[in-house]
Amino acid sequence: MSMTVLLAAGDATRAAYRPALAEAFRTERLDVQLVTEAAPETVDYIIYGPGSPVEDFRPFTRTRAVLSLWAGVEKIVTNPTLTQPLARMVDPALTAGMVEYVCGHVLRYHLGLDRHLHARPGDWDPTPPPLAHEREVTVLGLGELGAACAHALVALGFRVRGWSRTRRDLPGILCHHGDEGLKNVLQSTEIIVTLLPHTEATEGLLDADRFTQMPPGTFLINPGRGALIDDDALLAALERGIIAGATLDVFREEPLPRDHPFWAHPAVTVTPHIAAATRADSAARVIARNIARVEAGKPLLHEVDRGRGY
Ligand code: NDP
Ligand code: OXD
Repeated sequence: MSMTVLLAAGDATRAAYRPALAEAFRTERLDVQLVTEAAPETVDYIIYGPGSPVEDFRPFTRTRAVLSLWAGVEKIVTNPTLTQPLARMVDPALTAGMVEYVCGHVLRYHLGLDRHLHARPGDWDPTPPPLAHEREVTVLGLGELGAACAHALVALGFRVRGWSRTRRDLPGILCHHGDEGLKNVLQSTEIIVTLLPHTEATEGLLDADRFTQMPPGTFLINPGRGALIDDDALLAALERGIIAGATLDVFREEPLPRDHPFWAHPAVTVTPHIAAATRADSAARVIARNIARVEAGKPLLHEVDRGRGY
């Protein structure tokens, strides 16, 4: 039987996803009317993306699930009108992109590449960088993305610690959790990667107090969410040399305002939320497979827990 799937997203996302979704539904042998507008009571599934015109989910009385095109769901999970099950994006291409971004920036700081990029005639200090097995890297967040990055860093030879909300046991990674665990990982790190979701509990997690717990000269890479960091506290930590360099992909306000001090800071690299873009082809396959599961009576994959906010 035919079902109606509403692609609720802004123009650019709709243009990119329409053909990819049509193909993915065909592959899954799903008979779908893919629409960008519909009477709410006729909609079976909603695909929710950036710029969605849908804000009130109450009239969508027969909608069986809302599927987010983003991995981070902080913009929708707190919507009180959303009572339908919500799935977030977990996609091998997204994970691959994040692993490449994180390993690239960790290696940049580990190898001290900036020193050579900005070398001047006569700058000839032949001291080699340490080897990866002499370097402590911490990954905050050991979910789909954090765990994949931590494993890739272990494969490169780094000593990797991880931190999560609940206890995790990942091969080759020294896993910590809870408040005491956070203190431990911050105290002994050289490079920190933040791959946590933005929730009430993680808002401003890296604040003045937490920066003081880090050793001087720590490098920070944040592809998680801007709100994990107190911007003023980070700027102060940079001034004090606690943070030697920061690569930031996500910000409290995006695009990052032109007059934000991060742009001009010599030790800050700003990347425009590109750490791991959701690619239409692979994301469409993930969505189609998830809908096919529900239609076959199986549980929705990657369902968000509203209570914990991710
Ligand atoms: P997951 O939900 O799979 O993992 C989240 C991890 O964070 C889990 O290990 C979880 O702990 C941990 N966590 C959550 N809350 C807390 C807390 N209060 N204290 C300690 N640990 C906590 O998410 P993903 O790995 O898929 O994605 C992580 C984030 O990456 C997304 O939410 C999004 O913000 C960001 N992102 C950024 C992109 C970019 O391009 N910049 C692209 C995609 C995602 P536990 O294991 O115990 O549940
Ligand atoms: C996401 C992101 O959450 O791109 O998917 O940040």
